[in-house]
This record gives sequence, structure tokens and C-alpha cells, in this order.
Amino acid sequence: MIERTLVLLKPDAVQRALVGEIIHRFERAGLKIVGLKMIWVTEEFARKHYPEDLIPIIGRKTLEDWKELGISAEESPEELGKRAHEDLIRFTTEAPVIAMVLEGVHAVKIVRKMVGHTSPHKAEPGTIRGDYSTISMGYATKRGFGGRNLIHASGTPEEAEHEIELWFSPNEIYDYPTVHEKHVK
Ligand code: IDP
Ligand code: MG
Repeated sequence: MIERTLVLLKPDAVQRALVGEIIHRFERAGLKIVGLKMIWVTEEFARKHYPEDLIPIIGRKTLEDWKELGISAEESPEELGKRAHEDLIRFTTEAPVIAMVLEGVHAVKIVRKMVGHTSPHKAEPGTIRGDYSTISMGYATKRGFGGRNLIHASGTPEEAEHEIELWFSPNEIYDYPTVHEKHVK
């Protein structure tokens, strides 16, 4: 049940100087940082992290928001998804990101809970997206600037394994003891 998960502090978090605040929350919860680096990714790399499979998912997220806001869509879900996906790739490469691997009991689920809903307008107070951001995914697509929601966290243990392999080489991940571990081992 001890898992590892990939977390990215996206360009908006880095540019808004929220890196320390956000990392502090994970440390305080008892999650162990086993890998950490700053990296300015290329467009090609961003497309590996956010592959085209995401297009229909993103299209649906925009449409869901627009429906609730009473905005009618002229483009198809696929067209909307494609456009928002390009915005997302541009956003991911506009400044460096902080990439980290966090380890802990149920780390994947715990980190997702701390991160909150994809769309900051639905993220609960107390979550990272809920406390530090305000937009909706529908708004992001309307403005064409990508889903600025501060942070990425792997969705499942399988996704985590794949994403950690993409972002980190094995010698960038460290095994060392922390004081927290005596409480959970
Ligand atoms: P997640 O980050 O909460 O797992 P995903 O559905 O995997 O959400 O989407 C990946 C990222 O794509 C989101 O974090 C967000 O930055 C961006 N995104 C998702 N939906 C939209 C959208 O409708 N418009 C613009 N960007 C979006
Ligand atoms: Mg996701």
C-alpha cells in the first residue's frame, strides 16, 4: 500500500511563486519527497505527458462547464477538445515546472484528494486548487489559455508508474529514511 505518485507544479504555480507553499502541504501531511527537479519541457515532451487520448476528456470537461454556465457550444466535443489540448500544451511549456515523486501510504489517492477537482471553481476550500486558484475549465477554453490549475497529480497507481518513468530516471529517485516512517511502518 506504500505508493509513489508523480506531482508537477505547473508553470502557473512556479510563476506565482507558490512552489514552497504547495510543497509544504505535502511534507506536512507526511508524504516523502523521493525525487525533485525543475525542468522546462519541450513541446514534444509535453505531448508525451498529455497525449491525444486526453482530447475527448478535455472536450467533455469544457462542455460540462459550459452547460452549467448556459453557454452553447458551436464546435463539436472533439473540436473543442483539440483546441483546449493545444492550449494545454502551450501552457505546459510556457515556463519551467517543478516535478516530484512523492511516496507514502495510499500516496496516489491522498495526493489527488489534497489537489482537488480539476476545475478550480469546483475544487473545495482546503484543497490546493481550491485555495489558490479561481478559474473553471470552461473559462480556460473560452479564453484559450489552457487549464491553469496549478498542479498535476497521477490519477491511478498505473498512471503513476508510467508518469514517473517518463519524468525521472531511476538514479534521480532516492531511498532514505524519514522520521514519519516510524509512525506508519
Ligand atoms: P486532472 O489534471 O485533474 O487529472 P485531466 O482530465 O487529466 O485532469 O486533464 C489534464 C489537464 O488538462 C488538467 O489538469 C487541466 O490543466 C487541463 N484541462 C482539462 N480539461 C480542460 C478544459 O476543458 N479546458 C482547458 N484545459 C483543460
Ligand atoms: Mg489526469
